[in-house]
Amino acid sequence: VSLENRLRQALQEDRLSLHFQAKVAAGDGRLVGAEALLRWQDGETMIPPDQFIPVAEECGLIVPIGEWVIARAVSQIAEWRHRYPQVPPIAINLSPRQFWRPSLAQGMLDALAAADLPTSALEVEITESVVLDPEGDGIEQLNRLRAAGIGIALDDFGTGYSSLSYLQRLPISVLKIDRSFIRPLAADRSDGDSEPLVRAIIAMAHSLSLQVVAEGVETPQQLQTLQALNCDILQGYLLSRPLPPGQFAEKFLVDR
Ligand code: G
Ligand code: G
Ligand code: MN
Ligand code: NA
Repeated sequence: VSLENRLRQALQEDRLSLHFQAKVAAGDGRLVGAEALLRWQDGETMIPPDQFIPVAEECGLIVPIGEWVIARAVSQIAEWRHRYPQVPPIAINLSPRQFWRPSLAQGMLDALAAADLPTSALEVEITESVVLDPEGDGIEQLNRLRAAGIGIALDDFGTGYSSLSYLQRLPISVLKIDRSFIRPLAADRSDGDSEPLVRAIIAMAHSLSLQVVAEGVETPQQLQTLQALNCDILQGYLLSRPLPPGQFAEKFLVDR
């Protein structure tokens, strides 16, 4: 059976789940957000998203899967907000192909309204490939979301085809520095120190009034360097791995 068919079946049988990875303030370590990340439990094995997301994007299954992610995230946020006094914005990842559906943005706003949630409860993470996709009206729909109050983060910044012009063309509020720039930070590495680049990216983002998230923070040395460079928000295994909802709440959310 192909991966595609197994994935279709997993979606039908509700075997996908969301894990949540904390984003913390670089200054004082408080929780300022979380990223929802898809997980597929296939019997005994957990199939990682970098194996099935590309397949789902290729065959179009990412559209119903993306709808499921939106619904699951919204109901999880509603449940948490009912129980905990302070729940930060929760981010979901959106693939370019999801923007082929002109109702993506309105569907998200409707889902939030139906759950009685403010738009500030949700964020989205996109890559610059949304701009490059000729099939979708990505920028228009992102403008809609942004105007409605949904935060938009540009993911994996510095890799792929990301160009500085997208920082102006996309209605983003947050820039996430790709972890390939964080890994060489504060380490003796033959492939060179990325500190000058990270410093410049942070300064540029701040001059555009964007918040900066460092992805893939794994060591205390990286954390210290990022603090010294005025990075706003940290995400990575040093702070927390992505966790199932129950564990995330236990670790990061405080009961009423
Ligand atoms: O969670 P990490 O576990 O391995 O995720 C790998 C990749 O899969 C990342 O690039 C991430 O953006 C992507 N990804 C994870 N969850 C989702 C999702 O719900 N939707 C989309 N479109 N991509 C996701
Ligand atoms: O492309 P995106 O940024 O959405 O991908 C997030 C991916 O990064 C997920 O697969 C998540 O599991 C992974 N990730 C999160 N923190 C770390 C980290 O500290 N180190 C590494 N290597 N991967 C991480
Ligand atoms: Mn992401
Ligand atoms: Na990323």
